[in-house]
Amino acid sequence: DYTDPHCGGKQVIVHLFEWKWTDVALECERFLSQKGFCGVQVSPANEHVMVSSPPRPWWERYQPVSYKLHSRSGTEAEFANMVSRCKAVGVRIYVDIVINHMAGKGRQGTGTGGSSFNADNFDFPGVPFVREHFNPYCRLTNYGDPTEVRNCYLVDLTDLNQGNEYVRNSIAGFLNTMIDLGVAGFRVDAAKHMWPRDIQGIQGKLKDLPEGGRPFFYQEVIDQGGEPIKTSEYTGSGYVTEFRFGIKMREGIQDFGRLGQVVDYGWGMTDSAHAFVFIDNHDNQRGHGGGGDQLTYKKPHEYKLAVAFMLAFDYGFTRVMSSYSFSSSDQGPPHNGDNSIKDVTVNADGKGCGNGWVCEHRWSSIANMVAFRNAVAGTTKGHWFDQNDEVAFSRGNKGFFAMAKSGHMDRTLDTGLPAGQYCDLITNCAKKITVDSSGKAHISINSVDEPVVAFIVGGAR
Ligand code: AAO
Repeated sequence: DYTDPHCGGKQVIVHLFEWKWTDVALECERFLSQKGFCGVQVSPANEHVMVSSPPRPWWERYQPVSYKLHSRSGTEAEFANMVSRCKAVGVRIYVDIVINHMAGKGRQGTGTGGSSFNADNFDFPGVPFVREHFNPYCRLTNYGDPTEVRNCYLVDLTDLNQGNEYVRNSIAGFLNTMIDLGVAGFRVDAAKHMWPRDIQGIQGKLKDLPEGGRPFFYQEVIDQGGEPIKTSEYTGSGYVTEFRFGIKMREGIQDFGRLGQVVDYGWGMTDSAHAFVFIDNHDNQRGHGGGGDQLTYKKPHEYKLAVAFMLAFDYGFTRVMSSYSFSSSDQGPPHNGDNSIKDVTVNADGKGCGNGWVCEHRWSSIANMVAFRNAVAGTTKGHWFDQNDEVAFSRGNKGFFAMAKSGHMDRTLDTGLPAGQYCDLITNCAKKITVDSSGKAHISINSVDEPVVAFIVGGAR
């Protein structure tokens, strides 16, 4: 099946949105490896359009011109180098693949790899694709009609017919090239707009990974309960994005008393073994796609609480967002005068970045929870406590987590852990916790900046 990320049991992917390949490789080697991240979701790696108005928006990456591995983030050689350097330090690469469509109607010119194209003529010589490879034009307007959602054009993007054998072979060739380079899996963009049978048809044409096993698949399907297309239609071809989790978490952080509704997986959410969860994504952090005013780095206190809870909780496979600062929804990545993407610089304290990059994945309440999630994988939550915007729970007898919205907590709680002294992961063991012979511990938090405490068996000192 397509649910194994092939990262040695690690539990968290970070989306280094719009990062260049050279910077991704550096981040694998200097940070992601030691923190225990499973891997990186990278922005689309194939040739795409270059939009001049608005100037070079981030969403130009979602309009393919060909499957040549040459995008705004770098060349094929840089891509291959990134994949091998990250894999060498145990960090896998997952590529955001845009295979539902090619460029939008009305667009033409030259892509990032030098290929010409004319979308109105369905002419993409860089693949090549021509008119017969696309569905006849109809603009998607009614999400209540599953056939229209699949066969019509999402925001006028030229809609490929993945039922066509040549189209399937072209897409499979693109994915197999990346598998050969060491890529471990894929985020399927706009999966809702493709028939599950066509996704499975393409998967049947893919190689095993070089180390064996099927590539990891997680499919973008925005399902918040109000439409006929359900995430469950896609669980046969991998994980599926579960947008409701992020929305329930936003509500739960506003009122910890409502975290309980997340606890029992309410709201018909995707089963945990197929739920791909996150707080925000590149769309809803800027008002595109599912969900309203999602929690993002722009509300750092609430955001840390939401992400830390997600990483501590026993639901789904998790992705954390890593953003660049933006003030308008179309604004592209930090760039130089020649429109090349700016280097990522890391702050002296290592807990953030410069040059317009946020690096929220480096904030202690987020980065140090990755080791927690890895250590407690496979266990269920227990010893649940929540009162006046403080919450705490155990994970089996492997770990214990607590957070306080006010940044202050001072309680003796049942942890379910063996007696002993433990290191708080968030403060890198500056704070220590003693569990007594009855499993009780005094849990204290005194920091608005890092309003979280987490400790694990094996992290004991
Ligand atoms: C750009 C221009 C367009 C132009 C086009 C072609 O903006 O004006 O026509 O080029 O020239 C991204 C940008 C787009 C951009 C596109 C191509 O967001 O603005 O278009 O690149 O450059 C739907 C899809 C979902 C998709 C989302 C944005 O189902 O797959 O729209 N996300 C992915 C990527 C995204 C990318 C694409 C797909 C295209 O992550 O970055 O677009 O490759 C409802 C439906 C959802 C639907 C949303 C938004 O959601 O359920 O399926 O997502 O509407 O249309 C409540 C409801 C919830 C609803 C939500 C939002 O929460 O409960 O159901 O509100 O309304």
